[in-house]
This record gives sequence, structure tokens and C-alpha cells, in this order.
Amino acid sequence: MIRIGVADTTFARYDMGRSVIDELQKTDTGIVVERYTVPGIKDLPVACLKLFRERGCDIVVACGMPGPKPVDKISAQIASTGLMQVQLMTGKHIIEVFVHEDEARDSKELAWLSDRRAREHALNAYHLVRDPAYLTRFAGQGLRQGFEDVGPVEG
Ligand code: RDL
Ligand code: RDL
Ligand code: RDL
Repeated sequence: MIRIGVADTTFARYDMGRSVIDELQKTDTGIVVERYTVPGIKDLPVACLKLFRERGCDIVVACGMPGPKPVDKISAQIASTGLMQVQLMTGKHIIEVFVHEDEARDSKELAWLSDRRAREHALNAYHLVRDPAYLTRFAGQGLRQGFEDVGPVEG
């Protein structure tokens, strides 16, 4: 049985964890989801570590929303570095679903982007854990999560 962790935050202005879980539930009835919500992105690395060690997850999707200010960008870099460290400590993937508040023009687009990036990365996590070779068929295709794919270049 596949156990997928979802770590998310109360700081985020959109419930990306719910989008991830909704998307995962469409794929396969054999998935168990373990959710862990923390205050903010800097709390995500240990949340992910606990999802691996204490709740037996095979992969974790970590959702967070860095704010628009320089201090938030620094927090995002620290959080991301922590997530890398946990991946290297455990040898397991953490799919980082970060949506920066200033990527979107307004709150409506921020909600749309958050939902779509969360759902697309939920499927990336699902495929990585189900069949690590699956994504190779899309290698070099310029895929993005949220906004439109940019596609491959010719040459
Ligand atoms: O451990 C408690 C907090 O320090 C932690 O939750 C931080 O991640 C909170 N936080 C910041 O302190 C900050 O300056 C967050 C951001 N910016 C941010 O942009 N997004 C967050 N948290 O999710
Ligand atoms: O874990 C899921 C994603 O967070 C991870 O795949 C990132 O590497 C995706 N990514 C970004 O989030 C980003 O801001 C990438 C880039 N920029 C980039 O420039 N090139 C990438 N990925 O290959
Ligand atoms: O070059 C335009 C975008 O690719 C760029 O703004 C990316 O950095 C946007 N982005 C993030 O900022 C991020 O934190 C992306 C991701 N995560 C991601 O996981 N997937 C993306 N973009 O396609």
C-alpha cells in the first residue's frame, strides 16, 4: 500500500493540501494519505521528516506559500534547503509545492495557481512513487506546474 504524506501550512492563503488530497483520491483507492499541518514553511522540513519516520510515508508533498517580501523569500530559501536536507537524510522525495504570493496578479489568480500547481505536483508525486520510470516519457518537454507548459525547443 502506498502512503503519501501531505505537509502544509496555516500561513498559506489557499488550502493546497486539500487540492493535493482531492487529486490523489481520484487516482487510486489503494493510497493512504497522512496529513500534517504546521504554521509556516520553515516548519515543513521536520513535518516531512516525521511523516517519513513516524507515519511511514513513501513520499511527501510539501505545500507552502512564501509571501512577497524579502524576508519571506529568505524564509522560502531556508525552508527549501531544509527540505533538501530531509530528502538526502531519508533518500526519499519531497515534492515541494511552493506558490509565491507575487507570482499571481491578484487573489483570484493566486487561488487558481495554488490549486492547479498543487494538483499537478500531486500527480508527479503519485507517479514517482508508483513507477519511478513513468516521468521519463515527458523528459525535456518543458512542463510547468500551475501556469501553462512552455514546451520543448527545436534544434
Ligand atoms: O516556526 C515558526 C515560524 O518561524 C515559521 O512558521 C515561518 O515559516 C513563518 N514565516 C515567516 O516567518 C516569514 O517571514 C513564513 C513566511 N515568512 C512565509 O513567507 N511563508 C510561510 N511562513 O509559510
Ligand atoms: O519538488 C517539486 C518542485 O519544487 C521542483 O521540481 C522544482 O525544481 C521545480 N522548479 C521550481 O520550482 C522553480 O522555481 C524548477 C525551476 N524553478 C527551474 O528553473 N527549473 C527546474 N525546476 O527544473
Ligand atoms: O520562469 C517562470 C516560472 O517558471 C518561475 O516563476 C518559477 O519559479 C515559478 N515556480 C515557483 O516559483 C515555485 O516555487 C514554479 C514552481 N515552484 C513549480 O513547482 N513549478 C513551476 N513553477 O512550474
